[in-house]
Amino acid sequence: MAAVLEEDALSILGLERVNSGIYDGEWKKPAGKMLTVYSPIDGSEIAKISMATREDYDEMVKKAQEEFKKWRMIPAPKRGLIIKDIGDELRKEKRNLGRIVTIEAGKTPSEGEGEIQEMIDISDLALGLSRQLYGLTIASERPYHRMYEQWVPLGPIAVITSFNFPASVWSWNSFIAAVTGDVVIWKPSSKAALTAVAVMKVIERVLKRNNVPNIFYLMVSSGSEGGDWITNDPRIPLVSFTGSVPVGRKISENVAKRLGKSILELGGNNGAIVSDKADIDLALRGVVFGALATAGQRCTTTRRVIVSEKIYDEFVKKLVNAYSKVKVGDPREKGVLVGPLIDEDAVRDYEGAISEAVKQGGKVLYGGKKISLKGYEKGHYVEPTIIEANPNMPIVKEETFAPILYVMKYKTIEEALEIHNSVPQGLSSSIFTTDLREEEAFLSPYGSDCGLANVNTSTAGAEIGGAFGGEKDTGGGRESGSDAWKFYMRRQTVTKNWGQTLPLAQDVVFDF
Ligand code: UN1
Repeated sequence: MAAVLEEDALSILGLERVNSGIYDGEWKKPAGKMLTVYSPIDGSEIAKISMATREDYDEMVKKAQEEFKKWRMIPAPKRGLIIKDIGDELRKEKRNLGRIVTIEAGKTPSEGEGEIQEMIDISDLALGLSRQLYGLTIASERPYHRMYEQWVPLGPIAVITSFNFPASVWSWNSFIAAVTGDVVIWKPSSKAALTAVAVMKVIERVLKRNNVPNIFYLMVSSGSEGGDWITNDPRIPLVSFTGSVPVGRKISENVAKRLGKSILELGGNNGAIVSDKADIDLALRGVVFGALATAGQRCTTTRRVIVSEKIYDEFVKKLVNAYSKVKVGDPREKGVLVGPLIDEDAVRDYEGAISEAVKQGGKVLYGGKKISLKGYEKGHYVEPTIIEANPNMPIVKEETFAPILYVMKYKTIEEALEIHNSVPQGLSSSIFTTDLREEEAFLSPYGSDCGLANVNTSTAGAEIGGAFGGEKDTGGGRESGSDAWKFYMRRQTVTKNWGQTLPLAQDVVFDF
């Protein structure tokens, strides 16, 4: 039996070797095509999951529409309590679910459990929010009139997630959407569908014991097929998508064609500026975590570090030294910080980007090769890599989902900001400095053009309380905290006349 299956997390969560990947209030018996789930840790097969057919999908949408009618009439604070109960159940299962994330996505246990913690955090936020879905009151220009806006549930919405945060990104969207009164169809990445099944098993317990309408639906499907059903379906008023820029573009085009709404959280090409006035050791920790957490497979991963020429040599030397101490391997082993990439395609992309960078004039300062680990020959391990680069090299403008960090020099803070903003993506950014003027320049209108701007902390590792998302090719969507909840509702401007005449706006006269 494969090494990864020695862990019993699967059976604890009610998972089997062959699982249904379709949940619409009940688990549908595996019938159609099967998806095989492999662990990136050693390439072994973990489980099989059944995939949805078009009929399964249509039936699911019909059920979701019916359940939505009931769910939307339950007061929001009561909906919040159901999400809180889900959060409590996740607290109990944090360790087991974290282990599934580790086995399926290759994250370290701390990062795997961190993901479940992120779900718990968002359930807390959703509970509070459920009493705060505020609308504005507006002064009317007409006598005996009252105007206000209210927020109304949208319908069955869809959330399409990627492999790198197979649990938490879904909850950012779905827990918020659920308290706003929507029901949610989840299409997980086929590279991380087992985590989705495990999460849904835990959630099912809560929905059943509370005897509430079925708010959450799961549809595992292959490749782009399920995505196409959803994005072209006018019954789904909102599609939230996390993934690559090319797929996001296609999704947004499909949804726009039918005038639906989409929330897009696409690629990042996140830069960290390290000033000569930085606390160097803090900057080093921030950059190394940002570049290497989740093996460089976060949307928020630090991919470019833009260093003041005054400290360039010293900082790069420290960076290389830090990389040489980072342990790569089976993420369950003590001391390992970098696990495997998700699959062999990711390894090929890593190798392709490095050879492209070298062709374009880059110099590999550390790493650069695939690793074959004894006993893990079928795992997908690579060396964390540092490449000295010119900011204008085309490869530097691309997001490669792997631990490749491009280092480059700047002379003035203005130049640093120009380099920083010279990529198509705009998700996360950092500056490391103790200088107030530099910090404010970074946060000024000519500063970072990203959705997330960090001072003296990493591009990666955002908290759930803020709105998460980015600009330019990142897609412009916002998820999770702040007022991101408004995307999941429709805004309605209400005007009430409580007088006995009909005064018209703009003083229009219409006597008859
Ligand atoms: C993602 O990579 O899609 O900020 C999400 C972070 C995590 C979420 C990343 N909290 O790195």
